Amino acid sequence: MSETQDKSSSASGELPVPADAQETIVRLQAENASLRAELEQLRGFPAVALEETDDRTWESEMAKGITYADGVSHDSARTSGRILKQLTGLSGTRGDTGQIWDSSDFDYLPKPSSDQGQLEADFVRWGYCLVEDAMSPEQVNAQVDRLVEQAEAERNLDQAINTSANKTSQLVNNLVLKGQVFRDAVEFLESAAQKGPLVDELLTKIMGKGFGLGCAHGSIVHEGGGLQEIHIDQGIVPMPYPPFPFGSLIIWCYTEFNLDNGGTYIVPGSHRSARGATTFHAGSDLIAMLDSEPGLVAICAPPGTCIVTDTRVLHCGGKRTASGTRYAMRCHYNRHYIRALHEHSQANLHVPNDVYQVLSDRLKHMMGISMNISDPVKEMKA
Ligand SMILES: O=C(O)CCC(=O)C(=O)O
Ligand SMILES: [Fe+2]
Repeated sequence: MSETQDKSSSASGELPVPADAQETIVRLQAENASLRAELEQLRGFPAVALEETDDRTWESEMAKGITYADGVSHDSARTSGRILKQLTGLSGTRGDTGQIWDSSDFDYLPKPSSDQGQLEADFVRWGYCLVEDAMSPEQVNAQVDRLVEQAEAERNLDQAINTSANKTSQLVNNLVLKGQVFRDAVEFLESAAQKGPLVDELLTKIMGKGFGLGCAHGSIVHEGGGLQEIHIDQGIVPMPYPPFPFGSLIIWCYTEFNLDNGGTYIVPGSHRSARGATTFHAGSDLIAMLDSEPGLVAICAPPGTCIVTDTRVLHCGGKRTASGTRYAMRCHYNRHYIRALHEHSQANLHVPNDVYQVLSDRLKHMMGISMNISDPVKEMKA
């Protein structure tokens, strides 16, 4: 059948041809199967979707008592650790066997973009998006210069934090205390990051207004370094997860990211289903996610890109096999009611007075230190 395209229609490509009965049956069967699969997945989340088919009653629930723990012991929260165990070692072995690809090998995966609609669509579908030219080359240089200087000073003081064997990577913690260029980027000022306001806008949509800072650190990865275990960044949060992320890790790429250069490994789309359910729960087959297309890929992005991630997506630091060094700043932000702490960060434990004085109100709020009362309060006055 030949049809001419209606030029006034918003549809692109061929006009749809009405389906015959057989095609409709096949399509409905497929839809039925996918709904069944999704229902299966949601069984871990009865409160979310399965109220009617759930046979629990107040009596059965009260008799069970408090069962939010993982069943291994009464005081172990149901967090991600036991589920992630199935992936132990795989970031390394999959790299050794050539089973990690460049994200640019897949047309449909996120590419650097400045279009907010595209960035949001990528974030929803794949669990990450790439903000193009988020820093200009001059802005990147200013960050790298300060990072290299600080890293060297920490090595000279024997205070360097090495995160891979043989000193092939160095972490520079607590960047908000270590330079105005970092503070300005952390609060998205255009003077430090030309597309900072766009990143801020995306993060506000992800976490709501008033989100806080978990940590901001410099990541320096030399040849042979950088590899981490595959993880999610909200692993500390007890499950089941609600249909939204608790935070967002963003990575300011100061140098080129790709497979050889130690670009972040990620399992695109591993964070949620189309209907919004988390894919991460007790029965999840995470290996199957690695085995299905696109599987485990290394994010490809030029210097100046800002990678924005959903804290539910499977990912990890990638191993750099090329010579030279990967420089980046990683900042983890959280919803405002989550305490502004991170396992790596001690930034809030002691803020030197000279730094406290130059912190903006927003940074203090982000760090959870908007109050600094030097006089004793209430009964402490006695
Ligand atoms: O540095 C990277 O590429 C990723 C790091 C990461 O996943 C993390 O620090 O949580
Ligand atoms: Fe991470």
